Amino acid sequence: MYLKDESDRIIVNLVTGNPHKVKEASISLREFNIEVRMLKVRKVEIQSDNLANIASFAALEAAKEVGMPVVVEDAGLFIEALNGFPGPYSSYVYKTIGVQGILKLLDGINQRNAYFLSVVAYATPQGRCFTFEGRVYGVISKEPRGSGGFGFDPIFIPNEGDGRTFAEMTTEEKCALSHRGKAFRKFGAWLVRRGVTR
Ligand code: ITT
Repeated sequence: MYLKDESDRIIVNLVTGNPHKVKEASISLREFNIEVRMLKVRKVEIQSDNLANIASFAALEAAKEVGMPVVVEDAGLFIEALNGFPGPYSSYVYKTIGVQGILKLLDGINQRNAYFLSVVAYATPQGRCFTFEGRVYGVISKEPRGSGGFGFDPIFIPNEGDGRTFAEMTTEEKCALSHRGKAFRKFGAWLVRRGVTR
């Protein structure tokens, strides 16, 4: 099993159909000398209200299928005034009602607190799985702003930022603050500490 490239960089196989995730994971793992490769294999998505369960199950299945350690990352937007909706259903909600639908649901509501949660699940073909979480708190804007990023980025203003939405930031700026950046940096530190050969 090869896990390092010619220049001794650790290779991580990220199972996803979303190229934005690959870019954001790559930026977040750069400081650990870890390279991210996009692995397009079947992702088994179970129904659960727990992102860690969804990501772990998918990672274990994919690792078994390809016979290599893999990473799956699952994320969701949790809006306080909507009792955490869309949360684990974010992908479906984005594809159906989208950004405008969320803004409509929040029409006239001033309490617009929300957070993004990311869970990175690293699984081995031997059936071991480890998860790493990252969270970013912010508010939902009144209208979409910016053209960068993906998904709900145009309506999410992180509290630790300068008032811009994620979609108004460069990918590097987003990753410095984002749920995904935090989860992948935790994973990177762990992978380097652990070593990749065990
Ligand atoms: P894969 O499952 O193929 O990895 P996906 O885009 O479907 O890609 P998720 O299920 O993890 O990814 O994400 C669910 C949805 O949550 C996604 O479609 C976006 O609408 C939203 N989302 C997740 N992370 C986001 C982020 O960093 N910025 C904006 N929206 C995000």
